[in-house]
This record gives sequence, C-alpha cells and structure tokens, in this order.
Amino acid sequence: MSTNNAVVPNDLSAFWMPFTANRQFKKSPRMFVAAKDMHYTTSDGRQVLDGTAGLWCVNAGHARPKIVEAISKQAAELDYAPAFQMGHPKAFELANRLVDLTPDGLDHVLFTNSGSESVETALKVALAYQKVIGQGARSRLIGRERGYHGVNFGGISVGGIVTNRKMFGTLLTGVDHLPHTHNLAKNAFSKGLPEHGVDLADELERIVTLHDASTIAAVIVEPVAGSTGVLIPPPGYLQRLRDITKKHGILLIFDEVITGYGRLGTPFGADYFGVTPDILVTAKGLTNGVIPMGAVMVSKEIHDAFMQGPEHLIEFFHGYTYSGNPIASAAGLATLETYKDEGLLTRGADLAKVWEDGLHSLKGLPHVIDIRNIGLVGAVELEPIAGHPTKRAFAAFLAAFEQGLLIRTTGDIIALSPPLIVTESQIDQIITTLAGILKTLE
Ligand code: PXG
Ligand code: PLP
Repeated sequence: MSTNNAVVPNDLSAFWMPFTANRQFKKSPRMFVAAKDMHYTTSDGRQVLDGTAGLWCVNAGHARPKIVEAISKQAAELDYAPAFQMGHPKAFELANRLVDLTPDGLDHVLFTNSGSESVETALKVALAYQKVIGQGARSRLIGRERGYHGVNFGGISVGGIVTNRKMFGTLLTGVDHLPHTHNLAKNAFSKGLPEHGVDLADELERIVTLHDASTIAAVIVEPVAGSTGVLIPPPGYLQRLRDITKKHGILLIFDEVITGYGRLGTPFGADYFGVTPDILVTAKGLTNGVIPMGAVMVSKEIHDAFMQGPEHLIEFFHGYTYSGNPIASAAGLATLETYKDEGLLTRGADLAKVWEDGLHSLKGLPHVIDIRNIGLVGAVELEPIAGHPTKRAFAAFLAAFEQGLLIRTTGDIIALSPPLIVTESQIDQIITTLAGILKTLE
C-alpha cells in the first residue's frame, strides 16, 4: 500500500514490470520522479542525463511547453470521442500533417496506440489489401532475423528475437525470415553505413523462389534494426528489397517506430535511404512519447483499393477504442509543431559528425568489439563475459545510472539515442561518462 503523495511507494510487488528483471529491480529500485528537457530527476534527487530519449521516443526532450499545454487544454475541451462512426477535428488535422511529412505517395493514415499495434495494423492492411485486389493467395509474411516488431502475435511472428518468440506457441503460420545484416567479422567499427552485405537482400529472391511470389503478401523490416542493437544496413540493401518486392507484387513495410521522426537526421528512415515503402509504421516520437499513439501511413493505391462497394458499409474491419484519441492527437500536433519550430527532424544530421567522432573515440577501450552510428543513434558492442551473456553490459547500465547517465542495453550491446535537442557538450558528457565506465568494467 502507498499514499498518493509518497515519492516512492513502499510496496512494489503488484506491478509486474515489462521487459524487466523484476526481482533484481525491486531489491534495488531505480525511480524517476520528474523530467525536464535532457534530464530526469531520480527519487533520491539526482539529475540523470537522458542518453536514450526515454525508450527511443522523447525526441524533443522532456516536458516541452507546447506539448504540455496542448494536452491539458485538450483534456478540458474534448477528452474523448468515439472512434468508430464518429470523428473529431484533431485526428484529421494530425493525419493531414503526417501525410505532408511522409514521402510522396503515402497519403493515408490509420491511428493506433503503440508500435506493436501499428505493426499488427500494417500486417492486417497488407493481407486484406491482397484479398481486395484479388490476390488472396498472398498470405505469407516475410520478416527478418533480429527484427523487432513489438510484442503482439503478428509482430513476434515476423520478428526475429528468439526470447520474444519461444514461449508463445506456433505464432502466425506462413511466416519466413530474411537473414539479418549484422556482420562483425567484415563490418566492425564502420562509421555510418557498413560496406559489406548488400547481397543479403538477394535472400529475398531465394525466399520468393521457395514459396512462389503468388503466396507472399508483404515483407516487413526496420530500415535500421534498433532494439536488437542498432544493426545498420549497407548501401543499396533497402533499395534492393524495394526492387525485388516491386517486381513480385509484394508489399514493402518499413517499421519506423524507432527510425521515424528525426532519429536518423531525416524525418523518416525512408528519406535517409531514399526508399519509399508501401506502408510506413510509426509510434514513439509521434507524440514525443508523452501519450501512447502510433500511426500507420499507407499508399494511396492501398487505401483506394478498399474504397469500393456500397458506401454505407465499413471498408476495413479494424480499429481501436483509442484510434485517434483527442488528447493523443493534440499531443501529436503539438509534437510536430515543436519539431518544426526547432528544426529537430533534421538536427540529427547537423550533429551526426560530432556524435560519430565521440562514439568512435571509445574504440580500443576494454571489451569494445564494435561501434556503430547513424544519425543520432549509436551502439557500443561489448565482448560478453564467458558463460554470462548480458552481464557486462548490464553492469555498464547500472554504473551509468549511478553516474548520472541513462543508457540502454540489449544483450551485450549498449545503445544510445539521446533526444534530438542534445547539445555538443552533453554529447561530450555522454562519451566521457561511458569511457570512464568502460575502463573500469570487469
Ligand atoms: N517496432 C519497432 C521497430 C520498435 O522498435 C515496436 C515496434 C513496438 O512498439 P511499442 O510501442 O509497442 O513498444 C518497437 C519498440 C529498446 C526498446 O530499448 C525498443 C522498443 C521498445 C522498448 C524498448 O530497444 N521498440
Ligand atoms: N476486450 C473487450 C472485452 C472489449 O470490449 C474491447 C473493446 O471494445 C477490447 C478488448 C479491445 O479494446 P481496445 O479497442 O482498447 O483495443
């Protein structure tokens, strides 16, 4: 039990925490109680520099005035409106703004409440689209090893993380996977895009030959795999996936839950790589992480294929109670305005060189076996302690937290993705703190 005004509740047992070592955490909790701009405040009153934009989502930094104001105003004005067969202006306005922001051809938006729901939505649109155009035999979905597409059943089926899959039965049937593009032997310590591996895209041709194109609905990939440790594709790889999918009538879905909204120094990964998918999956940075919301942008061609038959009938049997929720829509609009006011969707490009130089200065420190960077994303891969995978990176995470820096670890990889408002001196602080920790790690 706890009181409402306690800084830290005295019983932590009821909340079964997500993707957390619950017993370890509850023995020595790490609590944030406030946040502003680049910093969190801990329950013991310390400032912690946010090196990860929360969970890759707080792209404009914390407690930004326009967003705070928009949310409180919207809550007082129109808190909720039914999402089915009713509308409210801000959801339409936000969809229009998103269509303006995304690459040409992506002209329609479906709203969700998370990246996971955005992924399920995209996969369902893809399958239904193939049916609607008379290609109903196209029921297979192709994902990629080490892909992360959230935690719902579709997402873990096309995803490629064994721990997220193995406890949950047979998942979706008819799914196959491309190989991932991570190649330490050939590409370690690459700056930006790694040189080797474009041929891995040709594995899609092999998969198409195996199953026949007429059975495949869609391919889903992250332009840069974030969650499994910042796996960056070589030049030409995504274009080759685009060419092969187009040739075979297969839809290409980019999961931009992390790469979207400025993370790579361009509005979307699609812009960075100059490759436009048929469906673009987003969440996180859409509302600066403040209110749960996702958005799935689809091509005009896909959307228009559904707009047939009697007009009083529902065209697509899918949606959420909170699709386009008024407060989330207001948060999204204020977030996009903040990005625009401050040039944040391209600020990553201005800082990319400083970021790259800082990160790569860690080369040669103990246990460091690779460093990767793109836009304002970075990863430092550590040699695992023999027999104890993840332990070394987790020790770095705990040490960083003690020293006032929030980092994120996955396996033995340290991932970094600061808010796009980060200053050069804060980049310096991130690198200096990390260097100190790497020198002392067991
Ligand atoms: N797709 C991608 C590419 C993601 O990165 C999701 C879907 C799912 O989004 P939701 O909102 O349902 O969590 C994600 C989320 C990490 C980390 O530290 C990454 C994510 C979430 C939490 C932590 O790597 N990615
Ligand atoms: N479960 C039940 C019993 C429901 O009534 C609903 C929605 O009406 C859902 C699940 C789905 O909830 P949501 O629309 O918030 O995803």
